[in-house]
Amino acid sequence: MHGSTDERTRTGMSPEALKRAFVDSMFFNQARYWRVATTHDLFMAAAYTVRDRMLERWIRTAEAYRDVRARTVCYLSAEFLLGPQLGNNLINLGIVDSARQGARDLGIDLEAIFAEEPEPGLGNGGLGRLAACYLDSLATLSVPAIGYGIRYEHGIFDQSIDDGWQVEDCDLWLSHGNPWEIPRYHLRYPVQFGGHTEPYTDEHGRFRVRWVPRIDLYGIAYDTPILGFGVDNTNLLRLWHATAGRSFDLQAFHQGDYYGAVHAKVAAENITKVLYPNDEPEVGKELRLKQQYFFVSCSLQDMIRLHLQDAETLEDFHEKFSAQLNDTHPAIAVAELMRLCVDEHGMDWEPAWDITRQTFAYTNHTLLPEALETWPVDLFGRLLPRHLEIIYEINRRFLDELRIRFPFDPERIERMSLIAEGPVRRVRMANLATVGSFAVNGVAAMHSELVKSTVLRDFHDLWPERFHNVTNGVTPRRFIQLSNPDLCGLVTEVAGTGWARDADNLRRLEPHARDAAFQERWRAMKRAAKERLGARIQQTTGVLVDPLSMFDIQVKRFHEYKRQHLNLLHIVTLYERIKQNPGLDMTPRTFVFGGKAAPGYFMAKLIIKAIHSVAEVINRDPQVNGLLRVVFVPNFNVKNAEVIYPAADLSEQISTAGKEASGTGNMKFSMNGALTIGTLDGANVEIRDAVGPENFFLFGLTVEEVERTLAEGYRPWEIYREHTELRTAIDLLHSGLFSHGDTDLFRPLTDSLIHHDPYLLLADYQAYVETQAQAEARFRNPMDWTRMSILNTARMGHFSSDRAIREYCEKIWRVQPVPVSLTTTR
Ligand code: F58
Repeated sequence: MHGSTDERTRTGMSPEALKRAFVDSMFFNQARYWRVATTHDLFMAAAYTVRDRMLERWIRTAEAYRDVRARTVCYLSAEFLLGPQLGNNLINLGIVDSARQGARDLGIDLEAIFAEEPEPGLGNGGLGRLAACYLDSLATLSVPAIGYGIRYEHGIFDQSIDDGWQVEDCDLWLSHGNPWEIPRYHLRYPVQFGGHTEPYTDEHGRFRVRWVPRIDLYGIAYDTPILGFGVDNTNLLRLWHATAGRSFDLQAFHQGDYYGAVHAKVAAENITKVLYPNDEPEVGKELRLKQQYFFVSCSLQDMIRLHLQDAETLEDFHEKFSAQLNDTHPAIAVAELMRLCVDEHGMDWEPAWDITRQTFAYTNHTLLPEALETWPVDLFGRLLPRHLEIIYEINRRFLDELRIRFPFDPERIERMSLIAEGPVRRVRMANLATVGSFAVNGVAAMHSELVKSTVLRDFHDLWPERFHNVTNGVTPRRFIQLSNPDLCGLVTEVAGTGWARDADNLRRLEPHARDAAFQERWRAMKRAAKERLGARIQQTTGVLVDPLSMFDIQVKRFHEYKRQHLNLLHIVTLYERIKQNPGLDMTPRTFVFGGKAAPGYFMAKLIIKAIHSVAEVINRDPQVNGLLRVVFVPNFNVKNAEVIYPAADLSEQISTAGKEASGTGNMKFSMNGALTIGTLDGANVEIRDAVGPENFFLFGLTVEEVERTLAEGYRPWEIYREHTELRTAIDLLHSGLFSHGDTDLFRPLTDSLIHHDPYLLLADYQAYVETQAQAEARFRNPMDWTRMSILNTARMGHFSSDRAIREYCEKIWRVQPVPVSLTTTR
């Protein structure tokens, strides 16, 4: 039927059908006529036009999975950082050209429509974006999967900059409606909090426990279809929205306490009100534990409902589902599944524990001790008294086993306990996740080794066979095809179209790496991307940048371990060199920063301020004469990222070795032909192996050297004293030069570096500056640089999230693809 005259308006893919559907949608969905339609109306009409084309695939997929009783992956994650959907959905439906043609015919600017889509920022950074890449790959690989998470009304805050300081503005992504989601008001599960538990004897004379909660509310499902690329499979992302429960409906009205009841309703709805930015202090975290339990409980109840559609009992629940815990945020699932099996479905403890242990697998994303989640036992018991009891029981049985295994090792047993003793007793969520899972994995080879030798060492001693590595990956659809159409065109020309589903095909670029004509086109592609970013920079910051300069970019969350301030010290050093030697022969560079700092993280916010302050002075110093430009792109998010990654010549991946679990920005840059300057940390190690050490600028201490340096008593002030250029750079920062004479402003930063420097910037400074000089020298030779750039893209196929998902399917989930085809299932 495709393209024929009787093609259906609601689902046809030709430009004609798309146009008809779009015009229809403007009328029937937006209730607008052309002359008054806003850009937002155009976006909504386009989104509904596209959604209609997704629904048939989605419904057929659900049907096909159900027919074969498909084993299903449930990806439990508190964050899904999807980014805008329209462009991605056009790509995955394979109708970009039709849409462009249709838009042209109607005189509509498709780019303006894309720009209109709000960012669904339901995540903080890497962890949330990884979950989104994995959904894309699961659907693309035809793997039956459901993403379960939280429908935050306000996602990650919008960042603006005032006088160089980060200002947080409330994100309002839902304010004009969300065309991609479908509320399922009938899919509503009760979720309870507080109260107490009481023992009782059931009708079979068995000991049981009943939870008598104090608060109850409901979770309502909001569903978003997730298209696969090049297949008809369309998976489900199910996000939960909290609403008031029965106590609002009945109790308060009977007692005449109307306002009290309304308060309860507001309190219930607060649970899904806002995403927590990371690194928030302890206070106010109660709501976060509520969020975690809320979405986990809804998800497990939903999974049980789905399972019981085809089964009598929960006995083989783990055969139906494999549930991945995306970090410890959903780890309470271990206790909740036990509660549902034992308390609600009347199972005995042992079979329930077998099922639980065979259902969950846990991914660790961090080694930073301060980021490992623990909850005070008091708080836990107040909100979830039954779950605390269950955790105590799991722990009792577990510690008994350990005592038999390690009879003379009480310290080991204390370290492995699910409860940390101390003035405030705490539940250790990583231990709970590990004990309750059949598999545990880190997110890069080095990280997985460190998980085994540090945070989960004792568990690895006990169960070595449960530990795995799955190195992260990113989707080439969004991060090449959507964000870099010129690169996409070049690659397709020499490697065919297959690379988008099989990224190893990118390797076919290799033979062209030295081809002068091809190189010329590669440079033109890069140049155009730099011009686009330049235009965006000028528009948002007013700063003019030179697309011929080297674009040296660091975009990621702000954290001291990521060392944006090391980058800044290098910039100040270059500035000082120019000041000392105005005729200096130097490659012009544009330093681009972007990223958000947690609202409560003072030092990270001070680093943002310092970047702005340095930028202000350098950018207006006539002596610099265009050799240096420093810009900060505000509000780094998925949408902005798409303009940034393609424009990079040099990608900054400079975390202290051992601190970055994997990194995924490093992959997005390299895929887009940037060279990396980086440490041996996270996935950098594997990226360097893949692209070849000769095409990667390595510097800095190794993990072992970092450990040794700290163990031997690190004295940063000695390095400061002895290293003239470094000392000058630090001194300039607090001299007032960059702060209108204020010598106090950056003291917390410079004092911390000189006296503590927990992330070893001073130890790595010299190597970093020297390696930067090498990068600069290489950049001066365009043939040489372009060859390395092409080789980076060519050799990055391994870092496709398709490869990562294949590994999860084989090593962990034991799940098979279920291909869906519209033509065969209809
Ligand atoms: C990140 N973690 C890691 N956490 O830092 C990064 O190395 C890795 O590539 C990525 O996960 C994916 O594996 C991360 O993004 C968070 O954002 C947490 C969100 C919840 C609060 C605590 C931080």
